[in-house]
Amino acid sequence: MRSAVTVCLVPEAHAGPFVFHGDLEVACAQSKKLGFDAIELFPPDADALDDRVFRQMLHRSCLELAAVGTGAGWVVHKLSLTSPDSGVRRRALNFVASIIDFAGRYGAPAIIGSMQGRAEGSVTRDHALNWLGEALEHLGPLALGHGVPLLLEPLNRYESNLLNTVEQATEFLATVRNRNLRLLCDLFHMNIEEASIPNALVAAGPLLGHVHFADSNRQAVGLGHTDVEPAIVVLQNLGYSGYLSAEVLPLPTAVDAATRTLESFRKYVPAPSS
Ligand code: LER
Ligand code: MN
Repeated sequence: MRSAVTVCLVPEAHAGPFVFHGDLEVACAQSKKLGFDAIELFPPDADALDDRVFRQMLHRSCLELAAVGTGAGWVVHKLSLTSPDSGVRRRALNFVASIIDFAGRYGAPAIIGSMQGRAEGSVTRDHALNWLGEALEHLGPLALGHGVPLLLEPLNRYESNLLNTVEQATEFLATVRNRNLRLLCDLFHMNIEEASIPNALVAAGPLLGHVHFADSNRQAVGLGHTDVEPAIVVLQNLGYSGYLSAEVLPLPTAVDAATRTLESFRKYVPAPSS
C-alpha cells in the first residue's frame, strides 16, 4: 500500500476535506518532506495546470499522482451526470472525460464522487442510476485508453441518495457493461453507512481501486474513533496495493493532519529500509 495526501486547487472548496489548499508547489514540497508517496489532486478543471510544469514539480518532489477528483464540476459549475437537464448531463460527461484525459497522462485514475448527483425532483433513483450507468459505459473505455480504471465513490446519505454503501455500489456496477470501473472506499463515508467497514471492504474485494484514509470526524486517521486496524488487515489480506489517500480536514493545521496521517500509515506500512 502507498500513501497519498490531498491537494485542493479550487477556491470554492476551501472548507472541503483536503489537507493542502491553494499552493501546489508548497503542497508538493511538504508532502515530499513528510515522506508521502503521492498526491491526490482536486483541480478546478483539466486545463488548470501546465503539463510540463506539473510534471517537473512531481518529478522534483519524487511524488506520483494518485488520483484526480472531478468534484469541481459540481462545486464550481453545478454539473451532474444525473441532472434532469440533458445539456447539463452532456457538459458533466465532457468535464469528467477531460479530467480522465488529464489524470491518465500521469497514469492516475479520475474519481466520480459528487458528480454522480442525486435523485430529486422529477429524477427518480432508477432514472439517475440509468443515466449514471450510461455515463460510466462511455467514460470507462476512455480511462482504459490510458491504462487506468475509473473510480466510483459511494457517498454518505447527506451527500447523495444514489449509492451509499459498497453493497449498493457493487450491485449497481454489476448492471453496467463496462468492466473498467473500480470502487473508491472512503472510510469517512463508510463509518456513517456500513454496518462493518472490514466486512464491506471484503465485499468490495477485487473491485476495490482506491481508499480515502479518514477518521470518523473526517480528520486524520488517529484523531477520531474509527477502529482502522481491522480495515487495514482486510486490505492486507486482499493484497490491496493501491493508495491510502488522506482526504481529511486540515486540522489542527494542514501539516499536523499530514504528519498524523503518515504516522498512522506507518503503523501498518513501515517505511522501506534504505
Ligand atoms: C466527498 O465527500 C468525497 O468523499 C469526495 O471524495 C468525492 O467528491
Ligand atoms: Mn472521499
